[in-house]
Amino acid sequence: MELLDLRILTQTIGDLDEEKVIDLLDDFIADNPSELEVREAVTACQNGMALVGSLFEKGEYFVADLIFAGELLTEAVNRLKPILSESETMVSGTIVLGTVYGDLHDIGKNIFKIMSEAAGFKVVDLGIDVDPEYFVKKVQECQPEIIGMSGVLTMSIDTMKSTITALRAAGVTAKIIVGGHPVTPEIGQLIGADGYTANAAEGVKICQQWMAGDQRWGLNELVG
Ligand code: B12
Repeated sequence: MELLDLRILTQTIGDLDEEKVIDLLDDFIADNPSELEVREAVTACQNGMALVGSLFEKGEYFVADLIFAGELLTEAVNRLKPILSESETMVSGTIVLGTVYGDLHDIGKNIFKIMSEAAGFKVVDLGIDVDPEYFVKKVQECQPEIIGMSGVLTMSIDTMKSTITALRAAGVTAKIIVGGHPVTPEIGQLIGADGYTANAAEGVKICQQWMAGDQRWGLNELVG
């Protein structure tokens, strides 16, 4: 017997219909699903976020919808989490993330965090106004596969550059993705990042591709 129609769950997340998502999940949980079934439900939720991401890219959803979608997804996944036994297979990689020194904006960073966590990444969030030394210290401690830097001030580009320089000088080889509004692919490359995006959903895709061993810059362009 099918406990839950996964396509309906995906679509309901995509529609941002919070009440229906929670109802669907509560009914599902009440039926004592197996761990495998719960995993499938988590995947269906993540697919719903992909729907939201593509609607955002098409201009049909706005930033507020992304924020809401992030919260909805966290709520949904948190409901399912207790049933999943502690297993590393859920974690697709670790990301150390922070808004760079001098910059206090964190809405975009937080959206990226929620979306990466929903995609199975472990995210170590260093918060805002993170100085280069602290980035280096935490990266050496956590040994992430990926480092994410956020910044929306024009001056944050310089800070990202000095943070990347400090990380590389300390011998850190993890992939570095920069995000936030003033950054462009050209700037990203100039400051020594491995990837750039001004879109959280795309950022998650890039990280997933890196974890799958794809070395490309961003989604399409090859690093020169
Ligand atoms: C909200 C906001 C604030 C809030 C911040 C609240 C918070 N908790 O973040 C408050 C009111 C505190 C604030 C303060 C200031 N702000 Co302000 N702020 C904004 C505003 C309106 C929106 C920024 C935002 O959140 N956008 C929405 C998010 C979702 O977009 P995003 O950050 O680009 O994130 C997306 C992607 O870039 C990506 N992403 C982001 N980070 C990352 C990281 C990774 C790794 C990845 C993969 C992806 C990713 O994912 C997100 C979703 O797709 C902008 C103007 C605007 N319309 O953009 C000004 C703006 C950024 N602020 C500005 C300024 C000047 C300031 C102040 C200096 C104002 C002042 N005089 O006090 C202070 C700065 C304090 C400081 N040192 O940082 C300027 C910056 C100018 C410049 N070019 O440098 C702007 C552009 C306004 C303007 N036009 O003048 N601000």
